Amino acid sequence: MSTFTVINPATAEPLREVSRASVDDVDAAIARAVRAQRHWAALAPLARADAMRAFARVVEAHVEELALLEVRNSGHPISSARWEASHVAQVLNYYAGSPERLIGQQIPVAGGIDVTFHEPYGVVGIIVPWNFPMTIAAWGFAPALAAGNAVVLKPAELTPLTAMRLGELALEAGLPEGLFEVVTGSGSVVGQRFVSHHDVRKVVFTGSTEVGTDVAAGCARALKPVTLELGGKSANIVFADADLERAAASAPGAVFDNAGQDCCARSRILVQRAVFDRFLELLEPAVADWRVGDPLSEATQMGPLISAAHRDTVTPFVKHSRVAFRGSAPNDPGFWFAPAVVIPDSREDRVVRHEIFGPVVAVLPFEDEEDAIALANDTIYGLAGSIWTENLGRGVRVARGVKSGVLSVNSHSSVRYTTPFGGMKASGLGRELGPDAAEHFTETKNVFFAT
Ligand code: TAP
Repeated sequence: MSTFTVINPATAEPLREVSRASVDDVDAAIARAVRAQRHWAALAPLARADAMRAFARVVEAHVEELALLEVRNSGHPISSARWEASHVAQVLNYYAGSPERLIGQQIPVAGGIDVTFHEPYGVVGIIVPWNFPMTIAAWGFAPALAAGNAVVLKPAELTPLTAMRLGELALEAGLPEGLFEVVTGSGSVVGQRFVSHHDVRKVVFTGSTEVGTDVAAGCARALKPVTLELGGKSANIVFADADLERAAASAPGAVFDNAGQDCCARSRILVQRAVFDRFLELLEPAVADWRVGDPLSEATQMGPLISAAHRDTVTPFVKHSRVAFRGSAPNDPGFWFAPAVVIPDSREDRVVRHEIFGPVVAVLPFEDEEDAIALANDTIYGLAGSIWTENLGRGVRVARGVKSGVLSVNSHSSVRYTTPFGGMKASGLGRELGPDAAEHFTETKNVFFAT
């Protein structure tokens, strides 16, 4: 059997050999999922809910183990990794409430009774990137299972370890064999097979806009629905009337969290011209204080980039830009990169337009409200964004004017499992999380009973 090597990005050392699935292996996993799904969907809603709560309890009992695994595989700081593992359990618990709430309609019609049912798709394929391996997987598999589907999950080759462990924990928790299949291997084999295989009836893809576009085209050819969570170039808009100290103190976390490898990274800071210089003065010490280093240390705020190849794609954005100041990074083996704040020469610079997916932020001035909205929207993406102002009306107007799926005023919060999450424009199609997510994993069936 073919294998690939998983690397610890903080040390550049190999961690483990993992098997690389062939098309036959993927087909076998899908066949097991098909068999398991029939029984799962036939269970009483409360029985499905109980099984999901049992899975959540087992994940909760393994938070520390999962977090340490993520630290080693993804380089996430231990405090973030613990949050991520706990989040998986919370998402499972939240959607454990769904099986009993997938309520259809009774519609008044002539000559009988008309009823709608929320039917599961069957098998759902979930393709996950390397930046948040556990949480993004859970956003797909928890509501999918709740709605009565089986799941085949493909983690990224760079970061398969926590997904593999979650697969084992699902069995330990008593989920039927085959219901939650984790298939490791490349996107071009495993991911593509999810797209083309007739028995995978829905695909959830999170990753780059480029690959997501291909996946969507394949799903269109196979006539199956797809949810896409793609790239971003989100704006952090700071008005002159904002609490500048708070805005500047929080700005590094909004873009350098997970070393900027975050689809919601506020990688463009737009500052009203009247306070541009003052904001930079406040930002500099905040960036200097941003703690980059050993992900196992409780104090660390940022670990390494995911790979040497990825560091090679991030480096030119700093090399070819006017750098205002930088934070620090260890000079050790591992894929370290010091955070950088750059002042672009124009709104057309590559550093302003491209999703860098690293700890690099461009700071640009704007004139007034209208200009701020126009500049924030001057991107193909539309995922997230922040607005800093003490004027409530302005906060509302700008939040309504910016074409992004997830915005926050006087905060950088993007993700709560209780609220919908997803992007506009090239940032995606469909929404995850929130009260309706389980319904998105069902098809409406209409049945008419003649009386
Ligand atoms: P991609 O290269 O697009 O990979 C994402 C996943 O797709 C991986 O599991 C990959 O597998 C697989 N894949 C690759 N080629 C495929 C193909 N032809 N068919 C099917 N699957 C394929 O993205 P990435 O570099 O891992 O992640 C970074 C990107 O994800 C960024 O653009 C980021 O903004 C985006 N992202 C978006 C969100 C949301 S919620 N909007 C969240 C996180 C990340 P292998 O890599 O194993 O081959």
